[in-house]
Amino acid sequence: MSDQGSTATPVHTDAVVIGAGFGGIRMLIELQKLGLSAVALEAGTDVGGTWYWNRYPGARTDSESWSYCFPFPEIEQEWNWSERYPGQVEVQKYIAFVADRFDVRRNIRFSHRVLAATYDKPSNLWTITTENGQQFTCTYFLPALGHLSVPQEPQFEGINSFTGNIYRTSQWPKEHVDLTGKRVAVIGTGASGIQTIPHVAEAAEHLTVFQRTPNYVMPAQNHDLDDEFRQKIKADYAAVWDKARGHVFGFPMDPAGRMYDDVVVEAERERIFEEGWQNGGFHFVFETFDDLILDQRSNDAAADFIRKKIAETVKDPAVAELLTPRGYPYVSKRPPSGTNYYETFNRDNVTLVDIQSNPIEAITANGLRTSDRDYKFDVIILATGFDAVTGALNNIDIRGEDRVKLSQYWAGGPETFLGIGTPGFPNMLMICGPQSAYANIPVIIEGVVNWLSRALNFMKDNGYDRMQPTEEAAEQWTAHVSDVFNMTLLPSGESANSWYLGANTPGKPRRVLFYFGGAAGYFQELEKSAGNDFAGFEFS
Ligand code: N01
Repeated sequence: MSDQGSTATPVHTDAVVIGAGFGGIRMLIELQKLGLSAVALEAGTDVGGTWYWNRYPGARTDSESWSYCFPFPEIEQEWNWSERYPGQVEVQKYIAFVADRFDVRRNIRFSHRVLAATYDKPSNLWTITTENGQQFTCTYFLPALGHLSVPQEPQFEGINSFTGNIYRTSQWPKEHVDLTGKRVAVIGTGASGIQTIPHVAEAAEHLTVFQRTPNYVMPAQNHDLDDEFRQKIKADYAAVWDKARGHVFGFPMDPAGRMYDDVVVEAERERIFEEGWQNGGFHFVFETFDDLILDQRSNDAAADFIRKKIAETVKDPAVAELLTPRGYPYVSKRPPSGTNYYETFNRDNVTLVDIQSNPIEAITANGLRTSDRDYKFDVIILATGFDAVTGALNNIDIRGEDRVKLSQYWAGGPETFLGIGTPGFPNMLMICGPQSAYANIPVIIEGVVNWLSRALNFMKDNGYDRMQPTEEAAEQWTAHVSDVFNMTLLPSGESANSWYLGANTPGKPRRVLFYFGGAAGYFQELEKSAGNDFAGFEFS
């Protein structure tokens, strides 16, 4: 394979992967096993994807480290996670370790941002064009772009007039950002804002947090891991993955085994919630009551418990009230895990501003202006989220059969089968595209890559070189994804504005962007197709 391709001589491989995060690296390893030639095109200068870009202070996982990884037995035994929820540096190092261990780095072209991908029917080839003018051709076009890789650009008037520094959590500089002695604003209180706020508060002279919607924040209860614990996990890793594959969110947890109505004594319900709270993070969601996202009363009880915790933690009752989420069910927006989040609002150098009642009117040369006053800042941090799930795909000029443009085909929202393929885009096979399962992502990636591996073998064995889902299969899957979503409490209240629906991005069509039937349910759907000669796909 010629490495230094130019526009004159495209580099040809069997497959082109886009992205070198968890999904892209895992796919490259699989292609290597299958004996297919492949190249991965990555916009960054190193592997890591999300964990390359989101290097803001406080960035760490909120999946437990021992299940936020690849199920390769050799790696499981060699790698030692230092913490329950490892930080960004450690996760990126881990992904780099895996890439090097499987020797796939040589197939990655860094600083190659993909601008266009065009399918040519007569040759059955995709041509991929990058920002630096290079071209690549391939039979299999495999986007592994991540769900949250395109920062949402809030349209604040005057944003370019600010004379201080603006940082985005999702594109944090590689160089150390010194906030000492600075007046800092953080806009946004989603998972990114919630992780970074306590760290910024410690460094800055003064931090002002601009909150539009209060969140339900669970305590992460992060801690170091010791050898004894690591050995216990390593001794039976197969059991970790068995549990994770069978769990609704792809975590190695058992279900709570009880519904809200199974417990009638109020004190016992409190004890269960308290235990979940102490266990930390998603244990509060998945080990308290199994109907938390299905039954309003169960959800209300969990939400009330969190509200009570906020009131107990935050000393100023007016600030506590502002931080208290109301009007939308718990979990209907992705619930973040925090460390010292609510405690941070007890600090003398932290102010909370409610921009629901006093919206930001403009960014000014020296700070920002809300409807009731002006603020002066040296630094503004945007933690304002992502053009999620479809954003990265739609940003690329992807043309399928008859030059149909993907973003136009999806003008009303994405339509895929299993989140893997979309009709009219042959051999464009997405590693966790829109409408794939919403769950602990490495577990879902593993299921999808295994499915793709079987599909590529199926094509080889049957003399096919082209696959795409039927329109009927994609329509049915899209309807099913929506039906499953509507069976839960997710569509209620404020959550109608969540990124799950694309509703956080102005002008974006609202459509359910994930399959919410759980990891185990998704794997059953994958098997239903693969086990029946990849039903729902047509081959030629
Ligand atoms: O983004 P978000 P995020 N003016 O969209 C506010 C994953 N993640 O980057 O809620 C003012 O959740 C917006 O307000 P509102 C995780 O899946 C994981 O924090 O729309 N405010 C909200 O408060 C997560 O769900 C991890 O009213 C504006 C915030 O900005 C996903 O990424 C860590 C605004 C955006 O919150 C996204 O999280 C970090 C405007 N114009 C992220 N526009 C871990 O696993 C938006 N906001 C640890």
